[in-house]
Amino acid sequence: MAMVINMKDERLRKANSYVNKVYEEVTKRNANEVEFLQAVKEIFHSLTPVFARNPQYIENGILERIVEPERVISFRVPWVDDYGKVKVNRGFRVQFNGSIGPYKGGIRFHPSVNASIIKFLGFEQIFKNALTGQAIGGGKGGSDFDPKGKSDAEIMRFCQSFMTELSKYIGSDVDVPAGDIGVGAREIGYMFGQYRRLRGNFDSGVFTGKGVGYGGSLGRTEATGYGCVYFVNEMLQDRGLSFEGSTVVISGSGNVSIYAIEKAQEFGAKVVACSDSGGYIYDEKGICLDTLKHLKEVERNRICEYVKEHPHAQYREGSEGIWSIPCDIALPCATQNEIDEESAKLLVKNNVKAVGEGANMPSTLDAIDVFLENNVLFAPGKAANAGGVAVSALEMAQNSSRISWDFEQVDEQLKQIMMNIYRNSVQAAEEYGEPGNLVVGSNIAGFIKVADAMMIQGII
Ligand code: NDP
Ligand code: 2IT
Repeated sequence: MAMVINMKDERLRKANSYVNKVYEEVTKRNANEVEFLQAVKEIFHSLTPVFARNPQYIENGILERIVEPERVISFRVPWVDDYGKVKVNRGFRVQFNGSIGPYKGGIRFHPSVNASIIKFLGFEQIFKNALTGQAIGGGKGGSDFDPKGKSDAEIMRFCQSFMTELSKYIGSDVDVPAGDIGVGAREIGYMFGQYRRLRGNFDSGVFTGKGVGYGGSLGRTEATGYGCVYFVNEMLQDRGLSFEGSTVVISGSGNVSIYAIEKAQEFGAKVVACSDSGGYIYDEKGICLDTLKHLKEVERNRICEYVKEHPHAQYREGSEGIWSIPCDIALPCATQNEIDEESAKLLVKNNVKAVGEGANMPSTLDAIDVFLENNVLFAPGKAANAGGVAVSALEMAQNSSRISWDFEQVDEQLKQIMMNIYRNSVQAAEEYGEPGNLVVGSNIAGFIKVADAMMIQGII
């Protein structure tokens, strides 16, 4: 018996030193890529027991290979503004891991975009996409272009220039982009149009999130927000809790946020707050979704305008203040690192029961520790927000078969997928000795699928 325990200890020690050694190399090689290193650290932390049980992954150099993107493309995006002035932005596409399917992941337009942010998003996407159970690899792209305040014509010219370069690297079996922050139906339309024009064919599966009139899937617009609520609902039900009658705070007021609010309200929750980068709204009667949709989807206006129609509501400047509002459930759906340790402590102090990440990496590593230490139910982004990319893969399936499914068919599959991700993550956490820890569970479940495919395909 003592022998067995010693062997197990020895394997754990070796696994631990392997993970530490590779992490050290990654930090040296990518010293200034703060967000990328944060995402790597979170995943690496979870994987020691996997390497202890599967030493063949160590021999195969899986970790060294998986942290190095298969390809990083960086390019110039020149365009001309409405005043005739020449502007230059930087474009990116990182094709991180294609071992289980074509690279798949969104495009983000935001002034903060740089190589580190695209790499963190691409790295997360590998495991998220594997968790969906569909055949999609991990990729991500974007630009430091700021869509705020730009005219429609400027947006179009920028998208066309961006796609003129990106078109060389994508294809329905190669790499399939979609939307993310700052990229919605309008931008996807312009990019798809330019791709079609350059190629001279209608390759509908080259982009997802398309309008339903030209190859898009019903339910893709709603998928990330709905999926996040479905996932959190599973997690709550396991503990005898539910959305019904609960008070919910949802940050952001973009695509993910709006449809998370819609589904949470449908499940009987009162959503009392949402935000944009300028500040947040507190509406004790519950956010009026019609007003919010009109403001954000039609007028493309700021959230502060909400109080004009609902004078009883309050607008407060500074988006991070939203976490000071007492709630049962918090769904961060805006951006990375929007919940720091201090905000996490505030949520815990106010008795939050569950946190579900609609955004990518919205909680810092310290914030996650605060949630886990205080037994807050915690749904990590790569599991909870996988509904968007999952329905993107359903869009690809419809494009390949030239058949469109109705909304209910897509929504039903989305529910199933989110339930499977939840069950698989719970099971992996249990199997590897961290019951209830969905961070560990989802990292391990996603990782094993990709690692096994990498093993079989040889050292590439
Ligand atoms: P949108 O552009 O539609 O909305 C983003 C929202 O977040 C806006 O309200 C925006 O406010 C706010 N926001 C953006 N950056 C910041 C910032 N630095 N500080 C404070 N607020 C900010 O994007 P999505 O809703 O599509 O994406 C939201 C999150 O969800 C992102 O993390 C994205 O990666 C993730 N995600 C998206 C998926 C999708 O299908 N779209 C799928 C899975 C994850 P403002 O308008 O003022 O900038
Ligand atoms: O972060 C994400 O998963 C997305 N932005 C959606 C990606 C996709 O390909 O639908």
